[in-house]
Amino acid sequence: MKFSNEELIERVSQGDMRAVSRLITLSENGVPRAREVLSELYKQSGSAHVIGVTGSPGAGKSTLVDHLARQWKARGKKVAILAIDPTSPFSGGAVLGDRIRMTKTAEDGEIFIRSMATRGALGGLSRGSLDAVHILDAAGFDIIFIETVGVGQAEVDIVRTADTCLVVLVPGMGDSVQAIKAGILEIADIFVINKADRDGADLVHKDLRVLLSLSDYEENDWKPPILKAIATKGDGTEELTEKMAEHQLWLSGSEVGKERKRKIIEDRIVKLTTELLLQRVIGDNQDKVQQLVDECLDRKRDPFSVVEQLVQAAMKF
Ligand SMILES: Nc1nc2c(ncn2[C@@H]2O[C@H](COP(=O)(O)OP(=O)(O)O)[C@@H](O)[C@H]2O)c(=O)[nH]1
Ligand SMILES: [Mg+2]
Repeated sequence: MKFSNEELIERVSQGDMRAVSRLITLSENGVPRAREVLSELYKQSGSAHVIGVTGSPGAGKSTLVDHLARQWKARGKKVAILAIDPTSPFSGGAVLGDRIRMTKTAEDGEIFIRSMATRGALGGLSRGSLDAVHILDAAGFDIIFIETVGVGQAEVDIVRTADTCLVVLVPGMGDSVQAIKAGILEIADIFVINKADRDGADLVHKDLRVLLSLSDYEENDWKPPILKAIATKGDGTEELTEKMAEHQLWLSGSEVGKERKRKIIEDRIVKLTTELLLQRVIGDNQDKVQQLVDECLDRKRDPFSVVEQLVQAAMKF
């Protein structure tokens, strides 16, 4: 079914799942009219609690999110899950696996689940997923989970746009060290040591405690708690949900929370600008760009003057 812009705006506002899904696809594909619709929907967004869940592949993120989503639903919240696959949405077992493991949640109805790729068009690395959050927020979802593998910058960027960030670690993978490497430590609001049924959970707990004790926390700062869980059994997930609610409450009453919201919007503006300019300057001019590359190769031109020329030509529009 084809939706006009007006229909999309109206139906998404009413929380119509098919319209939501359609609009996410349009924006993922970079269809220009999606931008107009998103622009209209913006004023309706801003009330969702966005929860980023990150950690190594196989850490148990999907299993965990499955439980957490149902708990929020039991609390009367409207819940959505975005599973961000670092590769293509068509390429792999990972997404299919997620779909299968998530069926329990999906069959519940009313929990929206969507797998997405991080790699978009030129400059649009994570824009699709940010748009999806924006759309779900405007559609009235109270809780939006973003599950992502904490490997590349794009994934870290996505989690950075969450209100609450859960970092999932597991025993026996040298994971605490990995976490620091990926710069994940600074963005964690809550640490989860999953697979606590395995040996070594206490060791990870201790390592983390030592690491966190090295940070300077002010009196009113949020100190990231460390929780243990066994996602397959749902153990520890109630406490986690409680902590997330606590963090949300803390954010809503703190300057840090306000500052974080500002930063998210600022980042969004910067990203959209980058994307728009790249598209105008490079994307729409591929033939010209290739010709200029050749001229640089022959040293008839240089990249500096080429950039000047391209930018000026694009600005004439
Ligand atoms: N032993 C054990 N296995 C778990 C636990 N949580 C998840 N798993 C298993 O770990 C595997 C990967 O889980 P998944 O949720 O797909 O991880 P993700 O890649 O981080 O999303 C699956 O086979 C799960 O059943 C746990 O707490 N204990
Ligand atoms: Mg997963």
